[in-house]
Amino acid sequence: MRPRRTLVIGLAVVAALSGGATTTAVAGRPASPPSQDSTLRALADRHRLAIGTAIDVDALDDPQYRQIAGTDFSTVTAENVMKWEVLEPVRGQYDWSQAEKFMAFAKSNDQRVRGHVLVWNNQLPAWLTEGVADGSITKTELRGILRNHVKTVAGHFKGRIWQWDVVNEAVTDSFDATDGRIGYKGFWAQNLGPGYVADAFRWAREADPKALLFYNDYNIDAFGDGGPLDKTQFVYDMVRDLRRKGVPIDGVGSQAHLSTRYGNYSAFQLADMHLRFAKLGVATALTEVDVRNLLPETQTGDTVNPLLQAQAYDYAALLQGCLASRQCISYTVWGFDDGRSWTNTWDFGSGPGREALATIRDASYQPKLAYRALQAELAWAGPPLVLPRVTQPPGR
Ligand code: 9MR
Repeated sequence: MRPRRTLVIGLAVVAALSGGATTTAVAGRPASPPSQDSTLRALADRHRLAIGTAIDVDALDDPQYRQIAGTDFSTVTAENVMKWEVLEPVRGQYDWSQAEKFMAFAKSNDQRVRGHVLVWNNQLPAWLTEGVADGSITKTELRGILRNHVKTVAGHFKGRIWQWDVVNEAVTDSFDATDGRIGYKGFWAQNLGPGYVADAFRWAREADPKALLFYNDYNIDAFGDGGPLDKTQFVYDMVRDLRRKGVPIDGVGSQAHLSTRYGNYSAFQLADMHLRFAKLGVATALTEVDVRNLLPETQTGDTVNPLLQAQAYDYAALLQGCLASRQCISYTVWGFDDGRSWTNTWDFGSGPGREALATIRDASYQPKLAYRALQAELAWAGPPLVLPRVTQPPGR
């Protein structure tokens, strides 16, 4: 009897310290027994973990897509419609229509929004890249254009964004690093130098003081050897230096685009990443999770099952790593159905669509093994080792 009682008291203390439950359940004690019918959202609420998906705005016209997107997730990210080429296709003329359609959907489902993305090297409008290339936009003018963009976009959505991806994918990978070390890459670093990163965070904070400001990147799932080709270490050092200088950065987003071809991370390695960033005083989030499978020429019964299992393991290990840190506040998948994933058309080196089937539901929206693995992990993780997420105020 005794140990049991201690456990019950312990759970009550945990619930009290974390401010009580906001939704249907207390930490460690679901309101009703979890089952295969439980939504990811309900299961994740227990941990105060936001569970999310990227939204393809055009797909919202499909009732089944809309229904799943609205009920299974508590946070959403616009897959494309908050990118610069969509928001300002013509210089000085902003078009908010697609982004507002997305925002209205989130609002109607009481979902928090990850804003994606203020500064990135891709999906820039032609007037901008061509203007810089032909010299009609000078470098000095370019900095003003970037400032104006960050302030206009963050200002437009002020008060409506939970987390902003302020700067996305600013650094090289180990495979394209020059001089044997990771460094800054792409349009913005080439034209403005790496100082644009700190500038962007400052401008974003001025425009929307309540949003959590994130640096977001891929291939930072786990630390490597800590040497000059360790991308996670580079990002860690960058964030530490920004914080020391008082630059307003609140979080690091690990995209987690995995493939069963590579990696084989253990949940311990993945947890270590979250825990180390938390010690810098920043939140973490998994922002674009998907796990590709290399498609054999002909999928047979013999190959499909191991592929599904390998994928489910990666999805679950990523979630375990996140749950291990109370500062890991959201887990977002980059689309939830195999019919629509960006991986269907992308060439990962072996031809477009050869690495695909990366999401948690098949093309008919049926849950895959990866979906069941996420449900189970959320259902049966809990105190004393997995505690509710800590609320992250901006500017901590
Ligand atoms: O999923 C997005 C796809 O529809 C776009 O064609 C592509 C263009 O670069 O961007 C995809 O989303 C990317 C995200 O914005 C940033 N991280 C990598 C994602 C996958 O490429």
